[in-house]
Amino acid sequence: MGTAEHDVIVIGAGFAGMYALHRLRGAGFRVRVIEAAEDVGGTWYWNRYPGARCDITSVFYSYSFDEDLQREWTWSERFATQAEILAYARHVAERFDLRRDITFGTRVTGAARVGEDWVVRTDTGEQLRARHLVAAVGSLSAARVPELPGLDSFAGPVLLTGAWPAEPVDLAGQRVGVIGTGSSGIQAIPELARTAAHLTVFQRTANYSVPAHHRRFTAAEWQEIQEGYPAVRAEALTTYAGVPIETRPAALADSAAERAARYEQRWQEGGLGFFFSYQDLILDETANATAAEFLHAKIAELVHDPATAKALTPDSHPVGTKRPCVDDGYFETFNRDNVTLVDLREHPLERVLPHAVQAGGQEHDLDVLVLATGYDALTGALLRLDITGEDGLPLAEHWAAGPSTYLGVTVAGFPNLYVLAGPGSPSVLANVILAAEQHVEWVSDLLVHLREHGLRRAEAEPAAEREWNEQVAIAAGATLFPLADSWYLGANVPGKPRVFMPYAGGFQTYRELCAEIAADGYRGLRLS
Ligand code: NA7
Repeated sequence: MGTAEHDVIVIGAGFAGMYALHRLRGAGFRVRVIEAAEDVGGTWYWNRYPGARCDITSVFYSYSFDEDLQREWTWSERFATQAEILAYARHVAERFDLRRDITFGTRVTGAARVGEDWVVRTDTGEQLRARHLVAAVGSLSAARVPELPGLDSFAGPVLLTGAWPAEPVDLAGQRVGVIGTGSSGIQAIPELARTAAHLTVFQRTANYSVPAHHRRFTAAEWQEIQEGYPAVRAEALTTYAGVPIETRPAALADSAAERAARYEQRWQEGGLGFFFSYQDLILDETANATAAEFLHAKIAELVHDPATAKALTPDSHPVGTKRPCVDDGYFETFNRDNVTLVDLREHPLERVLPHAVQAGGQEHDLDVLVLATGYDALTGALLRLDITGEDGLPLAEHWAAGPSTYLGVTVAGFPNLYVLAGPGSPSVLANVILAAEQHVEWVSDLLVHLREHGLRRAEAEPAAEREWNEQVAIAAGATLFPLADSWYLGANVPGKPRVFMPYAGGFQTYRELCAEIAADGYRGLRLS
């Protein structure tokens, strides 16, 4: 076949893919981005459900690579709405003239090694060829529709939080059912309850959530943020999660009164800071139990009906081992007359009927069904690309027992394939935008290194990949994370291998390691 018309094909124009395009193009590579949606934004393009926001502070959940971009953009609120984040993504696309190299409305249906290139097929029948392939498809982008008996028979609209219609949906005055109480359900439920005639929440697992205390930045606050931006950005890079949050080492080193005061302060501040009150909350069950006790008492205080409060109180997993949630009046919503909680553990979901959901023998009448049922996280979007590596090896086969990567970025047997913010990286346990920037810069530097040394190919050594998988397992094993049936572990997808997928050793540790490996001539990669 002829020579490749692109140096790099990037799949996905979310925050990782957009920066990959900007950075690689700036380094002189010919880049083409393929994006299924009609515009940039990734997650923030698809997740338009009522109440959708980021629960990492807007000033941190944004690009850091360009100081002018940072200075000229003003975030209006502490936790940005989906609409504002999407507007930001569009602004970035304009500002860096990204759209001219992005093909929108086109889904990649396959990618295979042919000779020394990647050949990528799309659903528009196109075939593209490139030396390198970057998968920037997102960690939480393959939305899951659970197999609920009778779902197809439902007469009204079935709406997925992760693929919400682009046109506004008016659910006012309707009888709405929501299945799922993860971050998406917990954000949507208070919003839906405000206008629905009745809202029925079907909960399988009660979740921990803390208030967001949404607020707009004042002018003075914004000025202070701008002045301190470079310093906090530098600090963010030295933290576990890529967000500067003051933390203390050990919960039990404080007295019970000091702990209570600290938890209360973090609760009042709002946001994920609560879960970083003490470093050992995620490491030590006794420490964790102190946070659980505080949160259980809050639920009992906020929810008037004791039986409902009990059903909303998590008892199946330690605090923070499922992705903790941030809400806007979630628990209080269950005090409303037009809201009913159905505890699916007591009353299992039996079937969906044309105008109702039946659980525990009772029919709950509905006009609309909202599925906030999560994602085939971290691997789902990668595997549906149907990637075939050297010697015809499908990625699905290589990953049959769970994902296997070197540094979360490269895969043995799949030369010149780079995964951004995927399994084996710390991205979903950190500020994913900073994590994506780090990946992009590492990959871009690697491609420049190859070019400068007249090399054409980079591939993870199988031994290095095995060692990294062990490091990922060791890091997870040192935490309480494996104690929950979470999407981190693939536990939410029937039949998915139970492997803790993210690297839990911390963003700062990971960054330093990646930098050291690059400085060491890309140790663990075979360059040729
Ligand atoms: P999550 O966090 O995976 O939540 C999905 C929810 O849907 C969760 O409560 C699940 O219960 C529930 N679920 C899934 N399948 C079913 C079935 N079959 N029946 C009943 N309930 C079900 O996804 P989100 O979209 O909320 O959040 C994803 C991430 O986005 C979040 O963690 C942040 O990082 C941002 P389960 O807990 O599995 O029992």
